[in-house]
Amino acid sequence: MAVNADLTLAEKFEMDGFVSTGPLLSAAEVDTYREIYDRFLSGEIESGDKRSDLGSHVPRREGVEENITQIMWPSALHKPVLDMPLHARALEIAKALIGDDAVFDFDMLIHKGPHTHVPTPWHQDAAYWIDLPDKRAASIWVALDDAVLDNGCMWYVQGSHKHPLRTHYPTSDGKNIQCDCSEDEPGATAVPLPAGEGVAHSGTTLHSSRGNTTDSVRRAYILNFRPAEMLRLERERGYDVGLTENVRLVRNSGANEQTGGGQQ
Ligand SMILES: O=C(O)CCC(=O)C(=O)O
Repeated sequence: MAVNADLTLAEKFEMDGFVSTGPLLSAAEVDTYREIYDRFLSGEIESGDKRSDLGSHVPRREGVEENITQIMWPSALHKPVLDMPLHARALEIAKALIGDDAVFDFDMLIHKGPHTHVPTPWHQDAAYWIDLPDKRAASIWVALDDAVLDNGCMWYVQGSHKHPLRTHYPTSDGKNIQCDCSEDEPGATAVPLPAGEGVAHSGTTLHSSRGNTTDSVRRAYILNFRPAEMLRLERERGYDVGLTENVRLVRNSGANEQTGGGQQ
């Protein structure tokens, strides 16, 4: 039997539900992305309703705008990023992981400011999406700062993508969603990354990150890919992952055992 080191990225992704991609950006490219990122954070590039707080269920310290800043669709808000290297490189990885029919679905920025201390609620991305027949998805999380345990590197539950979706429910303020899980879950694995490197996870892999307890920022750029036909089907049904209306609900009936039908 092959040892892990001999497996391809795609085999590791299939086996574990996540895989480190290695370097995606040079140091100079990271700097360019950071400049644009900071223009989003300062409001110089306007985000409108695409900006929200993924940690809004926790009271914010004075002076803190968001516990966890989430900006959906940076590429729609600032189109030049589409022609920068990351989208093309991430697409190549996504094709290698889920197949040649992978296309760009959406992107987002998730930022944890210094000493904001709020963990990302455990969830599976597919719980946010309407149920589609083909579940393939690759989300590529790219560190723009060194991501370590204490500033909120990603955590995944190895093998969780092979089980049915967990029941998800709204966070206490109703603005985001979560499921029951913790770092004590068998298979829970932290993935520290140097700036410029990425980690890919599937739509059904349980994930979270700790709060940022350090003096520095933790900026991540996340790009999502799904099969072209599934995107067509989803858009035809009127869903576009927050592009027209940025409201986060449990939409996948498989993640909503109480109603069996998802909330609209
Ligand atoms: O950056 C984080 O803390 C969470 C990222 C996440 O939930 C995602 O990439 O789907």
